[in-house]
Amino acid sequence: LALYNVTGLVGFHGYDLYRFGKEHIGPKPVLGNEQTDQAKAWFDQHQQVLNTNNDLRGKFKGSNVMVIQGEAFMNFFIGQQIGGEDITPNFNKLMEESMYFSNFYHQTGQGRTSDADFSAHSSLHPLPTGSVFIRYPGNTFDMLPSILKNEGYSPNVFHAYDSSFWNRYSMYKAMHYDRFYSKKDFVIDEPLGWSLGDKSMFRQSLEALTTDVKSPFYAFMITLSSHHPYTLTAKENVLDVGELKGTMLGDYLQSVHYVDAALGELVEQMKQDGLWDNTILMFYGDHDNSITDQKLYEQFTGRTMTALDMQQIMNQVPLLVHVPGGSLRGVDTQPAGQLDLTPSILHLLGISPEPYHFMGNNLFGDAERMVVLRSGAFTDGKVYYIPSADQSFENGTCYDLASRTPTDVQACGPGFQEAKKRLQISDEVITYNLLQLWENKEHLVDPKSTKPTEASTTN
Ligand code: GP9
Ligand code: MN
Repeated sequence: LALYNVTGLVGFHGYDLYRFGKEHIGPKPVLGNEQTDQAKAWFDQHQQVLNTNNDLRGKFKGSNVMVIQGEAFMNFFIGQQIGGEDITPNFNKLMEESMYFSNFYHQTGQGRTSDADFSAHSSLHPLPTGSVFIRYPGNTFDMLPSILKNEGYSPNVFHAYDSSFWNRYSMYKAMHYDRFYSKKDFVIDEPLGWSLGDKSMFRQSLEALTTDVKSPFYAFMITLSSHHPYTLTAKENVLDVGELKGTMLGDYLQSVHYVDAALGELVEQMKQDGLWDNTILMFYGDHDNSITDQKLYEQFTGRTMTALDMQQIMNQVPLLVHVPGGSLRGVDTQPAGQLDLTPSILHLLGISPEPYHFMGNNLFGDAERMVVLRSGAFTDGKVYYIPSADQSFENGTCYDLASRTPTDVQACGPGFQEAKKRLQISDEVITYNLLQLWENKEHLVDPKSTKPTEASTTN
């Protein structure tokens, strides 16, 4: 984040491209057999967590799937009011007939929007530096659009911005999307912020979905109107933020209020288009808003913030899941995160996770959940570990979540080891292209392997 702010977008992407050159010239790096086998064993073991048989498994087989990734859409304002007015009236309404995950984390690093996209679709962690989209677009990953395409779905992605940004154009090809609707595919009839307003973006995306795209579809939409620095045109600033007026947090709340209104219009339009009752809809935020001034959050909540409060505010984003018929409802307070999206969607659709390598949780399974952030922070619902700047275990803080106060750091010891292991294995999979290695091996062992070959992309 720091690097990104200093160099600006172009500088940051430019640095990744420079590194791409260095990483992809010369002999390919190889990981030792022992480490490779350890990584493979971890994924095999993790299948037990993912592979649960219960009533929800396959309950929505064949449904369309629409996933919306909300720009800088955080959790702290969900269901809150300012000056007596609801900040997210449409989200609140939708919550009544949906499952809301109130303890859901973004797991992004420097690759920001692209990291959220990567983790949600691959169930792997993003890298400690840079963006996977830019550094390793040609490697093999088990990604949701490819998996669904193999199941007869048409995967499409909608984002009204330049197609080359975050190297999406190349990465989305590798993910086997049928089509990427980027800025040039939209009529800019509602200029707002960086590009097209989300209201129009949703409206035009639905138009494409109902006319161009065959069912069942997978639609991934990335919003943009609530992007930093959050200065929408006056017409859209309809939320009165009182004493926060003129602060960046005030501007931010106005922009997410607009996105909430866009979400409300999308749902209405889906009902009119006959999509509401045959589509699983998920909405989650990509990352925080880069506003780190604790005083502003204290002003907003009227409470003093602890380090744990701030950590959760900056890392929690909402996840909302609406299924056809609205039969899945309530609030899930157990930890969850972006890596959990793909295994959870496959569960609802009744697609086996078995051929794939996922690191996240199955949110509709029965296993206890652990969520690891890219920083090395983690939670299992009982403790929350915040790492220290020097990364040494003892210098980090282990919070007991029942009392929300620091406890003996040793209470976070086993979790710390597991978190470290997961991040390391994920990094190895990405940088050594392990999924391609394993795929090739499987083909050597069993040429009639049921593993779909289309999920692979070679470089
Ligand atoms: C632009 C958008 C912004 O296409 O995804 O990316 P971010 O700056 O949030 O990473
Ligand atoms: Mn973003």
